[in-house]
Amino acid sequence: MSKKFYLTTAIAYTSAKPHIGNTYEAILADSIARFKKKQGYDVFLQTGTDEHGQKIEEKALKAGKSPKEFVDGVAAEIKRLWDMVGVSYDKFIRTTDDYHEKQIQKIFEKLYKQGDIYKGSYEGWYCTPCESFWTESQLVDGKCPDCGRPVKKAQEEAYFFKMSKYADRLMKYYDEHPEFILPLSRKNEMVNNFLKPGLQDLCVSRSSFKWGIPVTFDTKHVVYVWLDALSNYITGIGYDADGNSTAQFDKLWPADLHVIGKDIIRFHTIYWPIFLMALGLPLPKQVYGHGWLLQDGGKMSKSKGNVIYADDLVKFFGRDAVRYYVLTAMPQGSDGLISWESVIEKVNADLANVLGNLVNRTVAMSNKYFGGKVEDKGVAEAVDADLKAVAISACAKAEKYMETYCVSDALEEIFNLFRRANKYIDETAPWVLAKDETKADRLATVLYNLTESIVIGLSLLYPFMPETAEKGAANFGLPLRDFDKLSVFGNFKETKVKETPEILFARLDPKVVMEQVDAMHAERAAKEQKAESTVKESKPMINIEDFEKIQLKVALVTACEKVEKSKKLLKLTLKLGDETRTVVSGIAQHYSPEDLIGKKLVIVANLKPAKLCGIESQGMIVCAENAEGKIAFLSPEKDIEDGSEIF
Ligand code: ME8
Repeated sequence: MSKKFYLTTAIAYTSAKPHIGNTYEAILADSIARFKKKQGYDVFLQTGTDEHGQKIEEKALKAGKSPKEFVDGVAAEIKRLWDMVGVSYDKFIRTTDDYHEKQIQKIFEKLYKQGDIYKGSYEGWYCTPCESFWTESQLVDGKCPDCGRPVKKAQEEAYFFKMSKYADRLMKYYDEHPEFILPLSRKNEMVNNFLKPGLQDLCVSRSSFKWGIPVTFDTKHVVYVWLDALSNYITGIGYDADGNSTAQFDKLWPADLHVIGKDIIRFHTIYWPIFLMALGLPLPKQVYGHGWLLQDGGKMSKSKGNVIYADDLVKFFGRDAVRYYVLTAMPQGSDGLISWESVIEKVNADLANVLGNLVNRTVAMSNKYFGGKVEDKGVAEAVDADLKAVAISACAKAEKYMETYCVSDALEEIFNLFRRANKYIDETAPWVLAKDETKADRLATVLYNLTESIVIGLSLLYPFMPETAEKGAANFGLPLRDFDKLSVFGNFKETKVKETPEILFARLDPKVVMEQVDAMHAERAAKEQKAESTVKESKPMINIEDFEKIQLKVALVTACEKVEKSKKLLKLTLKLGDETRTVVSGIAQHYSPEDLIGKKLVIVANLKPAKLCGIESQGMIVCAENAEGKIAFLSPEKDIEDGSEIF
């Protein structure tokens, strides 16, 4: 039976559509999962969404939606993006899933009952976006040490987890498992910055907002979002706090690998292992903290319309080009840069010039010289040896790099093979051999060697660029191979290439592509501006009592004139039944007095009088305004007496 390999991504916040940086992580985890599968592991990949917390509650409110409605939308978007870039997940968990919420409540109860969680009160500095409390000494320049944003003083009654109780055991685990945190440099950071100074007890409940999983025995409190989120790694595969976990859980836990970003290593290598110790569960084998993908040439900003999203990139370059770019952008653990220009450059340099060209040329030559047939005629020459050596060692080298998830190095190794094959074409000059009939068998051998090298390379490329590998191999009429078949050269006897091969990557004209990208950004910025102005108008929900406080009435305009010294104001005389009122309104740029005299409109009749340009205004005219600032006053749909109430 093959060995299991359970790996996870971090679960993405559903506060906004994820940019290419978040998407990178899902692509990375997917590549590792596919690589392990090709090595013969029984792989399970879990990903998902982190849907609770104050930030999400606030975002939903701003968007005029309920939190659940809001997260449903973003979670669907995340799933769509993951599917679009080819993430082959086995499980997509949402922290609003019923089974998860139920287990979080049970976990909280269990930890409380056994005394690891206790009730206390907290005063500290709170960072809303990070949902983290900090002590004075932890702040950096008075700001949040994680994100650098301002913090506010806050105090709440809260439940705490006794972190310090487990610190020694955790340190021991680090010592006994030197490979637990990758890259290794991150381990020192955790030990020196957090464990050595002594672990503080961790606040694991919140009562300042509602959007979370309620603590069953004290429903003013919701469970701290990190305890909720981290536990997804066990609830998603069937953990049960009462001891009735599923067979799947027993098979998969402990996780073999958590793939996460560098900013959340502390949560995964300190809090998470300690929660697990408290639950009496084994610890994950490895946590890999990748670097960040940053936008070249300035921060991504919605108002500039220049945030880079995976779906836009896929539209322009295709799924695999995007996967290739992000996977090679970051040498292990460090940050990388992305810009539209650099993606175009890489597509041209590596994918079109090296890989696309190699496949295309080789297929074309087999068609031209042998009617598409490829077979080894056994006429070897010294120059073949190096190509074969590079081809049969590529797998072992890539596997070595992948042991520590050095994905960009593994890809470099694979592309070295493609580069070597291109060089082999120059060295052997098939077009010269073709001119000499006595060299026909040598020419056939050269094309066989090229085809075999390419298929080895494509088989190794599969985990990173699955579609390209499959399409490429299909051009040669050959299947992709499992890794245990890659260390031998000469795995097929003969084949027939496609008459018209599918082009894997064509060269892009940077100028043309950038014009299209700029047009897309301009259009999006305009749309977002418009949407923002509509969202600005969205106000929090009110109840009927709030609405009843406002008295709206129908009024007849009996006189109207411009207010001297003002471009914007009109002075209207209004009749409301027996009553006469003066109202000053800022609609002079939209209506002239003649447009209004004799019209019936709606006013807020119980607004406190206010002086405008020295005239007392006794109410306000109700108007509609669109995104471009066009204005229209409201009138009763059929004639009705002035003074009538609106309800
Ligand atoms: O942190 N480049 O969610 P998240 C690369 N919900 N990776 C990046 C990145 C970038 N520019 N920006 C973010 C959370 N990431 C929590 C996780 S897990 C129990 C809870 C990474 O949506 C980030 O480091 O902010 C994290 O690993 C993942 O994307 C999701 O980030």
